[in-house]
Amino acid sequence: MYSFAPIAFSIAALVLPVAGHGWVGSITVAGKLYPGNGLGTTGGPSVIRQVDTNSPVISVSDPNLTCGPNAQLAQDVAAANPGDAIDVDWVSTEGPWFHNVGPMLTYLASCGSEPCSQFPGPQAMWFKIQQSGRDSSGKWVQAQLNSGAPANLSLPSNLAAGNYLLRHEIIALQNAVSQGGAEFYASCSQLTVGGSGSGVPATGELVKLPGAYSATDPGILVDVYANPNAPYTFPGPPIAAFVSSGASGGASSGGVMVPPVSPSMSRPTATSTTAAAPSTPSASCRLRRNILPASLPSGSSPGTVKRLHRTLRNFPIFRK
Ligand SMILES: *[C@@H]1O[C@H](CO)[C@@H](O)[C@H](O)[C@H]1NC(C)=O
Ligand SMILES: CC(=O)N[C@H]1CO[C@H](CO)[C@@H](O)[C@@H]1O
Ligand SMILES: [Cu+2]
Repeated sequence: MYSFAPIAFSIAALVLPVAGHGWVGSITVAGKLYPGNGLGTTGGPSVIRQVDTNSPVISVSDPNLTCGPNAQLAQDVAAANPGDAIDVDWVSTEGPWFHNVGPMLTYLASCGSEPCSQFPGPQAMWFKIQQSGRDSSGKWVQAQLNSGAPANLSLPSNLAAGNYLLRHEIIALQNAVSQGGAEFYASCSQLTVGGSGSGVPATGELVKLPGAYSATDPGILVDVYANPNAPYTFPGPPIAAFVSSGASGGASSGGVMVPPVSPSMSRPTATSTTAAAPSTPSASCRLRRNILPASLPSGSSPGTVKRLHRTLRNFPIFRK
């Protein structure tokens, strides 16, 4: 017999506003930690361009797509070398990053002869150095962040010396089945790369952001729940050709492999029950369907809002 009580509890939990999406709290370059400043604080010098909100950018033409909402020039630059490992630690007000579907992409842009602390984002011409989609088990690599793990990448092993903006981006696709549903989170950090590399992008591999994405790109307007086996088409340009020539160049991973169907990603059957429509004040991170699946995840009665948010987002029914 189906009990209504846990369902009612879950709906009550769902209508609470989602307290936050996320931002980059710190980066690590070749083992050295570079903290960012808290949202809305003035803080000290940093290499991370501070944003002023944890909300996503939702328009592909928003200037905030460049480096995140209202990103400000940072005062410092991080010294790096070709091939260096870089961790990007995305956080939210509740703790770890909690979205779990969609790709992560990394771009670089040359700041020219001046340090990137002097370089305005809108001028940047970006080239892609890394992108990750689903892993071999069919899970989005982004979901690894939910445990508190940072996103990781490496600089191209043959990257030419110079001043570079590093742009790490998460695209959250839980609502991407409708146009304008994808959430874009971008963060820029300022680097000075040494060494004697000679790798540079071809002119045709350089893009503007905003500019390189369209709202109807197959990786942006996409139903990620309908067919978890479908290959994912990353938005933006291909990874710059010089990157993949290096052994540790951080080349694409997980994007085009065909994963097995995992139970957590398969579509619930159509035997759904109807219930009152939850709604939240958030325009972009809300649960849009007003029906619940016939079976909720086991153990769904008590739990934090965060966990419910995370868990229930796995159900197709909670995206439009
Ligand atoms: C950029 O983000 C800020 C909030 O951080 C917002 O006030 C501003 O309107 C956004 N710009 C555009 C063009 O939407
Ligand atoms: C979250 C993330 O990006 N994790 C990756 C870190 O690097 C290892 C090894 O390349 C990958 O397997 C992880 O997916
Ligand atoms: Cu969100």
